[in-house]
Amino acid sequence: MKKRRILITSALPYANSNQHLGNVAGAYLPADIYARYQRLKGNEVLYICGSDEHGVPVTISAMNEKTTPKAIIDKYHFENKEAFEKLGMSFDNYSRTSLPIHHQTAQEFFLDLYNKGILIEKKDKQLFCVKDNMFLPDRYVEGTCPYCQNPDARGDQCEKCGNILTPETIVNPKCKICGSTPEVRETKHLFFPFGKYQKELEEYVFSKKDWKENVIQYCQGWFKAGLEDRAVTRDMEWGIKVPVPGYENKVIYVWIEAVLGYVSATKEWALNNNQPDKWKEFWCNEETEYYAFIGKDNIVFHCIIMPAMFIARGGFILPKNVPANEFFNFEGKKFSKSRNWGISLKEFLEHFPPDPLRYTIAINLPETHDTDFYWSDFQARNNNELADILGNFVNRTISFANNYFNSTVPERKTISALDSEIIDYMKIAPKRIEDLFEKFKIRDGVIEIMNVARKANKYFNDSEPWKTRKENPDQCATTINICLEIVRLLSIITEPILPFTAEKIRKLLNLPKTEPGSWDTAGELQLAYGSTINKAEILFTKIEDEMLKPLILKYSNPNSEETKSNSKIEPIKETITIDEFKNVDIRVVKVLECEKIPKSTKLLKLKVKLGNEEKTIVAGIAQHYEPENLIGKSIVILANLEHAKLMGIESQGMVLAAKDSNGNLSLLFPDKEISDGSIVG
Ligand code: B3M
Ligand code: ZN
Repeated sequence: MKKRRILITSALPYANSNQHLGNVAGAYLPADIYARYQRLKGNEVLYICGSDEHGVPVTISAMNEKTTPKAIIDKYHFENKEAFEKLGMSFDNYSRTSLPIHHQTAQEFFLDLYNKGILIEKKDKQLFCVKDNMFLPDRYVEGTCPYCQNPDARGDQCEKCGNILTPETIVNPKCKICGSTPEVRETKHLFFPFGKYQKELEEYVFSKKDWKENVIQYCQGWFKAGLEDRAVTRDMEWGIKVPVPGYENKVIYVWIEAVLGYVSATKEWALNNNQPDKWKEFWCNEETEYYAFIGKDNIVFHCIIMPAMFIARGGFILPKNVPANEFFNFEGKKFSKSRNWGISLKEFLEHFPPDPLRYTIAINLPETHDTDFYWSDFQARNNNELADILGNFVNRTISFANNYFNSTVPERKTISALDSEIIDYMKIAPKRIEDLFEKFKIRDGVIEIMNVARKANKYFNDSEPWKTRKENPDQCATTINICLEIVRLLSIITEPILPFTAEKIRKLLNLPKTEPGSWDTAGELQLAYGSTINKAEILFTKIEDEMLKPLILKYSNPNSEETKSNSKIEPIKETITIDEFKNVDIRVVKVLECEKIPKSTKLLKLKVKLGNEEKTIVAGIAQHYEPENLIGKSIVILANLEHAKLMGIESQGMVLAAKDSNGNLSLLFPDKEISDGSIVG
């Protein structure tokens, strides 16, 4: 198959603060998983990111920290870069927009638009601080909100009522720097006529049938309102000078130049690789697939502003997809530095290794709705999944081979039905994950990866090598051979999520680092008989409550009143009578059969026994339970629910389960043996 050329970008973080876990979940980790996966597929991948170092966010931080913008960007650029490296982010280049190459790229692009007559000059009125001798950007103006009378509203938005403001509408405006009252002065700016490109932009966005619904809808909102001219210059010192006579004291609006940061970072990468023109292969070749990973607050800039600029300029490709994520919050609330809520990536990695964090974020990615980081979830994912499922399987397999096969790969001699079943499963496992990753369903792909380890443990248990070792040594050799092959499979498919662990697993097997292009053959049986392996080693250390307590105290401020009134618990519904409840027929049933429903990632089909009766039930629990683990179990169902068709199957009841606000799901199991058909009430 032909190699695809894939360009991946993650939003350039402002170099004015440390990135927190919410940022990581939005635009960085999913892109890294995708980039790593595409490299394993053997495709040509370029993954670009860097610091956004201009704009008001930087100058405001400088003011708050009583230092210069330059000092701010240097501090945070290097801190974020280092934290990303520690997390295993596989950027091909992590650049910065303060570099000369970016200034040149942005000015050249801007000038081209200007020379083509695309940019229009317009006069504008703006607040000017006489004392500081400068025009005040929106965020430098503070005053009273005209809507809710909040006395601390910002020039661009009131944080209390959420209304969007302009400095002119603010009541009693004050300069944020010196507190004096600014005056209105006339200024001029260059505007980009976005309206002119609306038709082309609509055609572009609406032609993307595989884009996320939220992204399309968001764009549609903008289109409906009608795109307008927007100023692309600002009266500021800090930034990229506007390369047009008469505009010497102005800079290019940060968003206009920041998106070009992707291009200049690619140019820098090409120069560093002594192929100065190679950046064009990525940005100017229609065959390149460009994917822009962002958080939902950046949709307009990547789906409308940047494409409009590229269309106006000509010769640049547009994103093939913009898989924007929703927000990833912290323990039920938005990350907030000022309210001491949340933890930065840098701080987190001072306490824990990167892979458990990558896994926890990956399996909770806010792909379809906002999700949260919870300390308890992090602990459970590490202890119950990484350590007890993945780590345990690798460890028991390697230990068994260490102890009973002299640390070598035994031969497959006899192949039982159980063996061939798992061999078949291994072959299709990478393909199943691949289908999800290709659709940017990273979260579901991660769940599938852990399911391989689940399945592997089950195979180990069912094969009982500790018994066959004495009773049927050939079968035992086959079992351990296959388990080692699954360890090898895991060393490849876990690499996108757990790159550090994957490398450790390779070392256990005495294999070199995974080569690009290994994905498609990951499920084949490849280990040479008799090759040696290394001594087992614990892959994941359990996280004890004691380790978390000080962190919860420090970063989740548990004594605040807000935290105590836990807003994540749903309010209790209206009171009902006992008679009303008696109409609800809840029963214990025994699961006879259970299987995945093809084409559905969420649904399982269960056949359950209720006394003499059998019922088919479709339940949305596939992401939480492996079908084979439910067979033979007693569970609780709602037995008299109206039948409904799901995926063409008639569901004759509903499986009862508890679900918390984090999306964790637990079925209800009777706590002692009780016969099926028993009434719950
Ligand atoms: N720096 C906004 C942000 O950090 C902005 C992204 C630029 S992407 C070109 O959310
Ligand atoms: Zn002032």
